Amino acid sequence: MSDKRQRARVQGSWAKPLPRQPRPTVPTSSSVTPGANPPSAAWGVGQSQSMFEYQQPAKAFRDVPTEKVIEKQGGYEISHGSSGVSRLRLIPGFLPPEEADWAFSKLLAELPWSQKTNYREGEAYEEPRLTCWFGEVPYTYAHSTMEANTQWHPLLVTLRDVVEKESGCSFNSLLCNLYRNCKDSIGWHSDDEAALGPQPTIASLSLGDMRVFSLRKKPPPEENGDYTYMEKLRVPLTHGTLLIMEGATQEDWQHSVAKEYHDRGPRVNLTFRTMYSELEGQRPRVRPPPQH
Ligand SMILES: O=C(O)CCC(=O)C(=O)O
Repeated sequence: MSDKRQRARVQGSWAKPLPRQPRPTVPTSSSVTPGANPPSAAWGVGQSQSMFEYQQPAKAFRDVPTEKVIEKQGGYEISHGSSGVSRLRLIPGFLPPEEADWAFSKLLAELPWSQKTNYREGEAYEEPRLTCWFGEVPYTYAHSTMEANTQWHPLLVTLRDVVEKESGCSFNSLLCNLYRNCKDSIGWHSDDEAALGPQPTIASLSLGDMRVFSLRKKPPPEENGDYTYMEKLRVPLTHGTLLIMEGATQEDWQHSVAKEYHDRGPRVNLTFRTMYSELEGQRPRVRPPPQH
């Protein structure tokens, strides 16, 4: 049907063609503003006209990446950048259930758990979890120090051996975290203290109730510290799971365990590390690598 006849049929009389409106231009990628929020609806009333007109959004839309879930056993290259490859190795059921049950109840009952006081902008706050530290050198983060402690619980020595065999690394230190319930958490951070050396391997063994371990990629300088558009990952850490973070993971990513809205039972997390004593001119205090 011709355009003229169609208008007649719809409107019952010959209607005038609508005045042509200038077409909104599609923004080019160079007009994308980093850190911009998606533009809201852009229809408004022009000042001198009584009709609605399309107003070009000032900022272009950017997709917020969907969070990916990593839950299957395997090795994952989570990013490649100028600092190198960031890698995760996930081994659910690394400890068989009965061994994991036994280790969990023993560590929960027998480790010297305490609540540490940290400092942010000069203000003291209690960490929302309990911790203890094993290693020949003290461990300082958030402006407070955990003293050196060479009294390794025998079970921790056994667990360290099996984790070393699996990872091919030698660890001389261990930070233990106890999340008592769903309200306990650890905020966004990287394990990138100078004493850990460049590109540290961190092996994390989880026992007890499942908690979600989240990772987010650090933003480039032009994002001004805004993580909105950065990649995000979720790794459910179940009873007996071993997670190994390697390569540039600490340099290029942050991780956290958030509080949860649903009830959670206690969870023990052991993060094996290698610390370099500043007093020894950055030489590692490590034992020989494990035999395979
Ligand atoms: O509990 C966890 O899985 C993470 C612990 C952690 O991020 C840390 O000790 O630095």
